[in-house]
Amino acid sequence: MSDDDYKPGLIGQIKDKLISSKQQWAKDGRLLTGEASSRERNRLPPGQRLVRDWPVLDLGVQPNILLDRWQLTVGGLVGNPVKLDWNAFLDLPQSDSISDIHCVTAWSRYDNRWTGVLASDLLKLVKPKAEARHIVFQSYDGYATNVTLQMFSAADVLLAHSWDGKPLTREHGGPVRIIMPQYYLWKSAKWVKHIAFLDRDAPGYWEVRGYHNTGDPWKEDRYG
Ligand SMILES: Nc1nc2c(c(=O)[nH]1)N[C@H]1C(S)=C(S)[C@@H](COP(=O)(O)O)O[C@H]1N2
Ligand SMILES: [Mo]
Repeated sequence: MSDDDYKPGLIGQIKDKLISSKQQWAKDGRLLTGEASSRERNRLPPGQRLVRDWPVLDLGVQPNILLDRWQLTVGGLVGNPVKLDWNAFLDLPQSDSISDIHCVTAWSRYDNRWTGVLASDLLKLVKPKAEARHIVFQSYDGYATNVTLQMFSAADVLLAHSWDGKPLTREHGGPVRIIMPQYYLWKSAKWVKHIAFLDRDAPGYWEVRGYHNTGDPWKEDRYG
């Protein structure tokens, strides 16, 4: 994704200062504690602090996608590529899942109740081909982030349209965002538009700006 992908008409301006200071954090290794931590010992990953509110982080644009214009496409190395409109998305099996979120900027928030389509149900629908090993999420704001098919296949991963029983707000990525609870929140693409299955890795927005390719908070995979 290049900056040319940001179409005019989006609300707001790209936050150049925020983006360059986050790139600097990666260079400096900010927030790294060097502690090893285990899930059994502590629910809070190393270097994180618990918050009760829910901060908003984006590149400075929050696309406004009306439900009757919303579309999610899934393609690449799949047996059954799909183009889902809002009703087709809601016709897929719906599930609830409660999980914690961990942002690389060092806040964590416990017990978020998400509602939407489990990744496992999406995988049953699109049938990844044997060569598919990697996934990239592409969003309406031009953002992209990469995961492996194995990461996406975890039981707690979903395409969420609701949080705490209410529609996900635009600032938090509504109509639909990805939720990848086992990784830093930058892997959880907001305003998701396209999911591509690939046979090679395709690092996304932050991954090419000094952030870790996997982003496991228990390993403090902040930068890489
Ligand atoms: N489309 C899109 N998804 C995104 C981002 C973004 O800028 N655009 N930011 C990522 C980052 S860096 C974080 S920390 C989380 C923030 O999610 P929140 O605003 O709901 O807390 O969204 C992630 N997903
Ligand atoms: Mo982030």
